[in-house]
Amino acid sequence: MTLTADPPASASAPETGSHELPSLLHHSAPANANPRIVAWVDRMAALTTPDDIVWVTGSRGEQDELLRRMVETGTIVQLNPEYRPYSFLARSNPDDVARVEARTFICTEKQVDAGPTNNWVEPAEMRETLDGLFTGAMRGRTMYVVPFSMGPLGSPLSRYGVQLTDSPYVVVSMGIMTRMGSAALDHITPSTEWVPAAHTVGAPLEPGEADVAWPCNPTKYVSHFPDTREIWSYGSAYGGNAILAKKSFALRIASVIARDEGWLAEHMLLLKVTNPRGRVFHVAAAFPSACGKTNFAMLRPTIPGWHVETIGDDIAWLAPGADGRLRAINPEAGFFGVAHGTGASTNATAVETIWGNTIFTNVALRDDGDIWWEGLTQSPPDHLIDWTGHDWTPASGTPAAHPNSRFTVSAAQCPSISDDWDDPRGVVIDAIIFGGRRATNVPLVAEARDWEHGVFLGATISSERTAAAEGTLGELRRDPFAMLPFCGYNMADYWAHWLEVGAELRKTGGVPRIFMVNWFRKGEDGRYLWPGFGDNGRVLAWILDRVEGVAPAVSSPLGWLPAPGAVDLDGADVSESDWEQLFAIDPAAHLAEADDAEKFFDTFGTRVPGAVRAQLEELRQRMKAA
Ligand code: OXD
Ligand code: MN
Repeated sequence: MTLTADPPASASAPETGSHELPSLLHHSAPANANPRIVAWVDRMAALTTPDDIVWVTGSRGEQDELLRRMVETGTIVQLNPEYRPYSFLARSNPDDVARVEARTFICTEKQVDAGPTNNWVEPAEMRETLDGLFTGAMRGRTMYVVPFSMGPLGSPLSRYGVQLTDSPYVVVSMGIMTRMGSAALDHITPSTEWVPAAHTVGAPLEPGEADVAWPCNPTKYVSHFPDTREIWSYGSAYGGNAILAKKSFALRIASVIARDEGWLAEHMLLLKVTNPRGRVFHVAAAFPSACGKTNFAMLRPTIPGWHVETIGDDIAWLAPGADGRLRAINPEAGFFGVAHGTGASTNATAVETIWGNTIFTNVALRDDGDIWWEGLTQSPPDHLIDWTGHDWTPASGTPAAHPNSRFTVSAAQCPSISDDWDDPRGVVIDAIIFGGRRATNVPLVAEARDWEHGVFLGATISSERTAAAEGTLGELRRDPFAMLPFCGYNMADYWAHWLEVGAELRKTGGVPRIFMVNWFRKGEDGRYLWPGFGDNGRVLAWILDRVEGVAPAVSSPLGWLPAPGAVDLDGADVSESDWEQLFAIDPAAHLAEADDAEKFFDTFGTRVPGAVRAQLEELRQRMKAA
């Protein structure tokens, strides 16, 4: 079987291998492999009893072979290479379609160190449970040993890990999302710290038992041991549950490493922005999941003269550099973006990025062998195979693609990728932005008065509940620093850590300015007041003009707001009254919100830093005086 037809001449799609080729998979540890990794692999193999072990090198031939095997087992189908060269569609088990926050655990010795926002199980108890579940869990399958680097190979900001998995889909995804394979293994010398990440889909096969297309287990655990910096994941092959380099390592475990080492592991996108005068800035921005981070990371500003390039769309590691300034890398090497809703009008750059060499998960299949999802084009095709593998027509009344359907694609393939996206020194951060999804109260943009006020803004990021199923409608769902499901330790200690990093940066004058934005404020008629998307560039322009010291601002109880006329609205579809509503401050509503924030802080008890409580009191005083 040959996987690909000839790719179109315009596409630099690599060719896949052929079935007749000898296997390119490596079954024994490379001679230079770190003995501690070899010993761990031996231990885990004895526990999980796979039929075979493969040491992943990251070579092209290896990837071809894994893809070919997955086509044979029905895990993926190859898309028509004429339209989507070297691209594949995976349909997951309908019970395995998203991160399972309720099954995600932070296993510190003391519960208070995981804090009230994390699920906690005592480490010894969790180890016993996992030992039981992992016993024989890979029977009938291959265990892949996946060495990887988070961050550019050899960068002082990078960190290393090794994932064991019995899912070839996860191996191929890790190959896109990280620097994976022999080169990473070479960097893990006997003195290098590395994070062991054990993963199984939890679906052992009896001899002769036929496999299913998407093996997984109804029982799921995504467990983290911050003290020993280990990850164990059982039962899911989907996204962040299984691609352990991403949320589990680069956020949960990395946030703990960062706390201990004096840096920050954040749920942030990274941008390079050039203003009309040619000055370059770098910006890090935290938004809760499903707030359009990938769209903002690939922003095409409508405001003339401003140019935005992409460095990362989900995770940033920020560390004070030797020069006293805050430097950041994107530890990932690819995008695991939400497909559903992504189209030419919302994110044309993403649509261009996924021209080929892309793994799609849970999108719909067109009759011509290409993909489709709601929002990709204005009108749907007449017939599709939906994400569950069934016939679909526009009359079906169900979504053709799952709302959490994804594309997995290399960052290097993004047309707006910045030339410094993989600079091993990182980029200097000029501004940090916090955003929530707020229908009320929170203005389009405000600048924090100082770092401490910025930490308070981050700590109070929230969004109104929009579905009754999530709780009381309109009630605030808090997502501090957009890290609620991703902080590997007590969130209040994390705020204290942010304050400490700020104090260090202040000594050297390298403190970035902090801003908050809200693209989602609604008028009394329920309409969004701000057009968003490319027009968000207008807000970004004001932010960076503030950093440059050329944009006027007015003081408000919420921080610095744009002075009248300071945001360029020329050509934007925003009426004067909508603009006013975008910045309207109702002191009574803010005082009620302050009470809600206090209740939230109280759930952390005495761990809340005094400076964060003081910010809340100062806000109250300013609102009472307003
Ligand atoms: C993501 C998330 O998938 O934040 O990036 O949930
Ligand atoms: Mn995310």
